[in-house]
Amino acid sequence: MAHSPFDAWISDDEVTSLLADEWARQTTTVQLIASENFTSPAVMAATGSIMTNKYAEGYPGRRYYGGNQVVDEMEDLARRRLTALFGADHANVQPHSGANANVAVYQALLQPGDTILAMRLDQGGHLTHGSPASITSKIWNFVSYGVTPRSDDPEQPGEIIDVEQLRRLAHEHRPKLIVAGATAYSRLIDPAMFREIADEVGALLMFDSAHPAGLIAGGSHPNPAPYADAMTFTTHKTLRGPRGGAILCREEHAKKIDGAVFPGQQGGPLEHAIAAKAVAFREASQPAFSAYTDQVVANARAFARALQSEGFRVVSNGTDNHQVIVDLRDFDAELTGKEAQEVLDRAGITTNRNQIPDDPRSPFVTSGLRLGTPAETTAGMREGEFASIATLMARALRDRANETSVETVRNDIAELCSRFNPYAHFTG
Ligand code: DSN
Repeated sequence: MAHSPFDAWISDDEVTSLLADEWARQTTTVQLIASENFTSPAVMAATGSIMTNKYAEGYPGRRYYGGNQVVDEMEDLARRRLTALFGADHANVQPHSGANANVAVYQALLQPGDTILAMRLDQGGHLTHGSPASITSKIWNFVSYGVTPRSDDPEQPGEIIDVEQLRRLAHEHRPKLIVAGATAYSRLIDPAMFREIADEVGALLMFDSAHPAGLIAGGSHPNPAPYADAMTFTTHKTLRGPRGGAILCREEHAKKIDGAVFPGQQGGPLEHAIAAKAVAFREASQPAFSAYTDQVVANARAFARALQSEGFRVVSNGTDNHQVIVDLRDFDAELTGKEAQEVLDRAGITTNRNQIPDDPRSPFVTSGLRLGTPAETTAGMREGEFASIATLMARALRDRANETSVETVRNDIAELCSRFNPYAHFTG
């Protein structure tokens, strides 16, 4: 069984067997989860490096443990690379996740009970944008904006951020903070427009760029850094780094934000992840990365068009980024997001179900799928391969009652993946 060269160091049969299984799953099935990617071997090696041994509570030059001379240099390197990549004043590379990064900014800039204006979960926002299921909604007072109604007029696509509603809610509720950014939204988000509205009401602006961070670094999405008081993100999505989070902010907020991450919220930073973040930030600064992010967007556009030709309705009638949000109801009114995700899993196509704007079904069932092109673009797929995947998805979902048919799609997908293996150099 193909496996990573690092696994040779693990003399634990149960663990190595599971690692080999996951290696096979990732390289023989198609990965279409918009928030996932294939990291470089260098990022994986740094994640599995000696830095995992070190406790380093605090920040470079101000640690609560000895022996941090090298760790300090590594964390400084990651911070320098990150501020240079986005043109920001200050970086904090310690958040363990995007959710932690968001909560740290709220904690740093607000008092409990303050009002935050953010995008509602079922309109494309994130749990930490004030979902009732998130701790954020118990500490701060959220007001939610959403997207415009569905429109079938290709000249006037609906389901885009409702700027009129955003402005009206901002003036009515005078939030202390406005959050821009989404988790299931396929259009560009204009940071200048958000800054303008924030300035009209004297609000701070946080841009949650977890999804487009890589596109921003590559120049395929406008950069919020010059506009936002703080910019949060995960490092493992379009940015193609290790799992983790980061925050960029203006100098005036740096001390408070650092204090909110540690000691406010987290303990010891994961210095092995920070080493891998440094590797990823350098990779993202190379010209090849811009070519990659442009291809991610071109592939998503081609994928959206191909899905439409197969009878799927694409939310907002297209995409400007790495995501395609599919409303399954026009394809098959009975087909839920949950069932589609399960059928596609059997067909070797990994997706996640997602609510579409104003979804009548629950977040657990949903009427939609969220698809993304970052991972398979890393593997080398282009527009033609994404068009083929759209056809195979439609075939599997149409014939879902016929297991032989689903199996045939799985074989076709395995053949496609054998030509686009991101780790081919490991598996020979
Ligand atoms: N994990 C994020 C995503 O998939 O977009 C949401 O938290």
